[in-house]
Amino acid sequence: RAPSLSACSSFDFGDMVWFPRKISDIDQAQNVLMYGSDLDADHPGFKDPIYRKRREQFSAIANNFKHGNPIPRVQYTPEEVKTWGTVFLELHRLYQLHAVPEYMENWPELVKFCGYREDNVPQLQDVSSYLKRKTGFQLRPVAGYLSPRDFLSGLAFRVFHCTQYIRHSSDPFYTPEPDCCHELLGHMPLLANSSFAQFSQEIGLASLGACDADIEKLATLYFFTVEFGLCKQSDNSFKVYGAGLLSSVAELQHAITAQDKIKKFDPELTCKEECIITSYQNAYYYTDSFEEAKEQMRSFADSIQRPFGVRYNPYTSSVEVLSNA
Ligand code: NLE
Ligand code: FE2
Repeated sequence: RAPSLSACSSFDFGDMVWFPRKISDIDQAQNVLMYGSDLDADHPGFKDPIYRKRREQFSAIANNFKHGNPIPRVQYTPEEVKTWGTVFLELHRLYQLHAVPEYMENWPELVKFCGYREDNVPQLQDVSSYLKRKTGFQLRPVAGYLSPRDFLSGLAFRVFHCTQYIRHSSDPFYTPEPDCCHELLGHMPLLANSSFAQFSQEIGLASLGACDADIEKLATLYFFTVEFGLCKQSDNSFKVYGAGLLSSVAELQHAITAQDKIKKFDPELTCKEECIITSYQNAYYYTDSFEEAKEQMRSFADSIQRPFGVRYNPYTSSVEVLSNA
């Protein structure tokens, strides 16, 4: 499927943009924007032919995947496991001080059921089975950055798109693109939290059939909360819940020491901030609580105008479209 386009003007029920109506339709919402099997020139793996060859194997898994398939298990090489171990150990030390309590809550189960260990890269299928039981989320392998519209639409069905390859060994503490360290260490612990799971699905449902400008705003808000958000604690210190920070030793250390860059989250203003993909953010946003981020995001999502409503039917994993006309 070609990427869907939708302008905010001339918006009526008749020219509604395509979006997945049932969970298996997500097979058709797979537009990978960059990297994918062809790496960008400034990527640390760009000049490494062995890394590039390896990435093709991961792209093939993602591109062949259909909803309902088990996610193929990957045998990570000793070099890949070493990179994982380096990231894992250093981050785990930082989490004790800097991760929000909601993040730490599920860590023991991830160790017990999913093999979270320094010497083992957890398998997506194991994490997917765990999450399914815990919050109803399931994982789907993806070859690289997915278009924001497709990524958000997956969330509507409690499907989280996950990369499976690992970052290049030359720079374990920062990578511009998502990789399995980012997904497994950054996102998974919070997707096991039921209220965070609910929050994620709500953003997804708000995005279905939204016009392009609204998708961009929702994606930016997603970016500055789920990827880079912080929470102010009762002692006035900041703790982190954003996955992009919780998976990068370098940017995590940068964010918690650059206090002047931490601003109060306000959807109307934050949705205009630039999302930086290849280096540290210019600004980070905090709320006083995790719940507050949800409330603000919810009311922003409610303000998005669509000529129809959507209702998720969990019995059939499908979306019902309710015409307002
Ligand atoms: N910069 C992050 C990291 O190094 O883990 C990945 C961000 C993906 C959005
Ligand atoms: Fe992410």
